[in-house]
Amino acid sequence: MVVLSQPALDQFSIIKTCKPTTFFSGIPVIDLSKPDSKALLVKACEEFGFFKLINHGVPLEFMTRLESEALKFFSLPQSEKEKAGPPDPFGYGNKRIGPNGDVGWVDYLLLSIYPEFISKISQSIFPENPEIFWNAFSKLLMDEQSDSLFRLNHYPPCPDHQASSDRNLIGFGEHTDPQIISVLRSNSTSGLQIFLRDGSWVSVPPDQNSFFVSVGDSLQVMTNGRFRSVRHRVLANSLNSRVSMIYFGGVPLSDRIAPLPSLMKEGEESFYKEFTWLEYKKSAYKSRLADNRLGQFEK
Ligand code: GA4
Repeated sequence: MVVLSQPALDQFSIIKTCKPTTFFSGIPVIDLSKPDSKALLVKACEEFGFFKLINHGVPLEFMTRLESEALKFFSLPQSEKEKAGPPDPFGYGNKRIGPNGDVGWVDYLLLSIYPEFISKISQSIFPENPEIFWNAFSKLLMDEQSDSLFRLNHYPPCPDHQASSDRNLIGFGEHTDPQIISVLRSNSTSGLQIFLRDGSWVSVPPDQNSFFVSVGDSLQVMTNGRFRSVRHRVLANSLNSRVSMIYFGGVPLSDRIAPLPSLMKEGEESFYKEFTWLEYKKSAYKSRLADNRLGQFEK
């Protein structure tokens, strides 16, 4: 068995913030029950690359049940959780994020959403309620080949000596998501921040009843830069643990990622070189979390 030593505490990034958290009130809210939701959604993706989705039709009870199953897993002794690791490509991970030295104050599960994988993993990770996990995905529209994944993150409260009154520990460092879209649901603990076009970081008010949708790098390319992938990060909370669940929607590995012809104006040129999702993914896994991954694919 290979025993990996834990990252030293001084490897964790600390950032200065003003406490108590001041929440940003400008997050676009898309109400799926309203007729103007499509137009507002496009505007939100252009201006923020991020929005909050309400009236989405997924019952809160279902989300809280899934969350409590996840918490049961994250509350297990470390040695038990390690049995579901390493997250290579799927499984349990602790503090280390990706293969290139990034660390965060986070505990997580990276899961595939394919039927075979789900039934196997649900038996071992959620033995008392294996069906809950399957129910979460059975209704998603999926291409058999699409390279989508699901992530459960658990951010334990950060220790006092690490986070003082004006400093915060990074739970998950700043990055953009490589896929098309990411759909996140968290409990009511704050921590998520997004980077605005004016160069400021703002805190997203948590809302356990809603989903938060982010534009990923692939969608930025597919819209030839009209939608921008949103840089985001998570700060650890000094009092409460944060649990989030994220669905990352990706295309099949062999698919070409390029601006959609239907979105291009006459004579408009692509801002990006040609590449497949496999090529992009390979290069993403060679990068550090905070890197601008699209940079090398720009013309
Ligand atoms: C960010 C989005 C998803 O969480 C993820 C992450 C992945 C990982 O945690 O292993 C990556 C990160 C994410 C982007 C760059 C690479 C890959 C860590 C990392 C340094 C699962 C994904 O698809 O890309």
